Amino acid sequence: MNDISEYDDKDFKLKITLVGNSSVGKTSLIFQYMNNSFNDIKIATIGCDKFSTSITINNREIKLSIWDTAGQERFRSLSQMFLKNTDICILIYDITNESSFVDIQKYWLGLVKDNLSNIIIALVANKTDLYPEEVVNEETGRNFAEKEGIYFYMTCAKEYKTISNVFNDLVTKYIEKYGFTHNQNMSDTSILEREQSINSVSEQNKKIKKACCN
Ligand SMILES: Nc1nc2c(ncn2[C@@H]2O[C@H](COP(=O)(O)OP(=O)(O)OP(=O)(O)O)[C@@H](O)[C@H]2O)c(=O)[nH]1
Ligand SMILES: [Mg+2]
Repeated sequence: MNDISEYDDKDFKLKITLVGNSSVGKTSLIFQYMNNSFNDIKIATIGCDKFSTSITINNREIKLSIWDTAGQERFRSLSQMFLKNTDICILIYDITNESSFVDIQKYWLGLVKDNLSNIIIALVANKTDLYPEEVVNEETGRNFAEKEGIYFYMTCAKEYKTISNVFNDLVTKYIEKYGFTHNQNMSDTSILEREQSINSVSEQNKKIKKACCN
């Protein structure tokens, strides 16, 4: 791993994108991480929402840009665009909803692996508080993740510790693996492109929201 003294003092940013079927808990998970509380959100995400926070690893502040994508099928054609320049991708399913796990295998993981390289990928089994209604057991999820060479976590969006552990652990793993560099894009041009991609999504999002609200 790189020595801290080697780093310049430019901001180091990581883009974390959450994907998975509708209602698996992507927004709830991010809400818990950002606010340390659970909000029984009943509103499906439209397009994509972006949240910013920061985390300190090895005495260095890392800015996180967390992208909360919509899981509804009508937004699937946009997912590829939202994934662009992702450094850490979190694939989420709901342990009480089998199709949400089947779609990780059939759709989400392939979409991520086909479009991105040099990233950290994790599979998250959410809603562990609903254990009595579980239809996808821990072993099934864990075995699949192991077979695919991706990290595996069990979470409950009502419990901050389970959520913060995922973010802290994945950012740490990213730094351990790649240091404070973006493998794909460390040139100034690429940083500019990253910013432009964020802005264009915000614009796109406004348009989508407008279209949906009319
Ligand atoms: N019991 C329980 N409910 C949860 C948990 N996580 C999310 N939920 C509930 O599941 C429902 C869907 O959660 P969302 O966070 O909106 O799901 P989403 O993945 O963002 O859905 P889309 O925006 O449509 O893609 C909401 O009613 C949440 O309150 C959890 O860990 N346990
Ligand atoms: Mg959502």
